[in-house]
Amino acid sequence: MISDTRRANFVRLMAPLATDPPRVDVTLDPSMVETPEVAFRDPALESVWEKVTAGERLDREDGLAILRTLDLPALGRMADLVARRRHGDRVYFTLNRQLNPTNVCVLDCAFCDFAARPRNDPRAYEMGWDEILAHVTDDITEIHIVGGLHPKWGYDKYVEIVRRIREKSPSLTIKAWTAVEIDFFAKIGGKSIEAVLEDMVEAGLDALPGGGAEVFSQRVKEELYPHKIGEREWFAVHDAAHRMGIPTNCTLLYGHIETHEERVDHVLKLREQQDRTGGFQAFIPLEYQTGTTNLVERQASAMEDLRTIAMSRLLFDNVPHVKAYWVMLGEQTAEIALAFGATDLDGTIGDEKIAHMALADSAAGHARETLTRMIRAAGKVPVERDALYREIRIWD
Ligand code: V47
Repeated sequence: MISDTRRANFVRLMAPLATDPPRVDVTLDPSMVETPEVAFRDPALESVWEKVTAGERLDREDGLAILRTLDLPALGRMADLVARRRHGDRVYFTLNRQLNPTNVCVLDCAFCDFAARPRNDPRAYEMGWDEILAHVTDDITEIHIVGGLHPKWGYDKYVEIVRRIREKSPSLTIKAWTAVEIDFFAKIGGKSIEAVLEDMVEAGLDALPGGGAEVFSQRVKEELYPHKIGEREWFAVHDAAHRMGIPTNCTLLYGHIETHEERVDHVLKLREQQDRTGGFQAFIPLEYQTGTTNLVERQASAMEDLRTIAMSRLLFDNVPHVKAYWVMLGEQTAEIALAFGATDLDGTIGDEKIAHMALADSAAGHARETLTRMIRAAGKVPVERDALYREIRIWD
């Protein structure tokens, strides 16, 4: 039974504010979406628009034109049309919690403030079972697990984390371990990628997150993460997962030393993989948080974030969702990104560590009401989902 105080709180939180936008013309039906008139200030976008309206695939030059444009109003209309053709005005979010069971990591990636070196690093932590399992509560539908490559934990411990979480909650959707971790488990367990994935699925895993892709560029890899797996191994894990029916996400780490060309090429490589196996659910452009690693003087501007989100939506035409990851973009840019092609806000998150150890200034977690308000403020309809994008509830 829901108490009167809780009910009163709920009514208060869901009541419209004076600052909420008027709800006009929202549609849940993509077939009802009309092509808008777009006035262009940047002639380079006109040929892109012709392709978009004709349903033609964009190419590398189109991607670069998008990343160079100052015509944000026109770009927003274009990317929003593509998003609405797929999802109407639905924008997805989940009630989730991140679990980062350890930050001890054998790697030394130059952009990462989260990882602690295995020996004598005062920032190192390892969660015990009680702390890990305390992340599993009734109020979430997704748990997102990612951590460091711990030299001493051993293969079985990583499988056991998934198994114990599944035992505690049979209904939670478990999105766990990046391709970098799966590749590491294969090495320490002396197993093939497929065998690791089989063990994880048997323990309870539902989907893989998209981290660890960084930028598919040998130049950037050599400079920033020479000891981490590269493009070939990252794709091998996702290819195997898709062929086994495990959905995955994919990411791009941008706003550091990569070029626009490298950003576009990264998206095109993911698009080719999606043509082959079709298992990516969402693409998440991750805005580099300068933290203490300071690879560049300042973070990407909001304009650069919005161009990158729109480029992703327009170029990556076969991925269902582009996610505006509010933790790294900040709440305000994430909200505006919903008018630039993003159709997912990730989730409530709980106690996130990767971005916050890199000094992200977004909140550490959000209530459902904050996310639904952000989505409504963008004139969209909040849809609660699980890690497999099954719709739980439309918050209309
Ligand atoms: O793999 C590390 C990145 C990733 C920094 O799949 C950094 O739904 C920015 O992949 N600034 C982990 N990024 C997070 C991730 C993710 C997040 C949300 C949703 C999903 C999903 C995946 O974070 C790492 C790395 O690429 N990262 N350090 C930094 N300073």
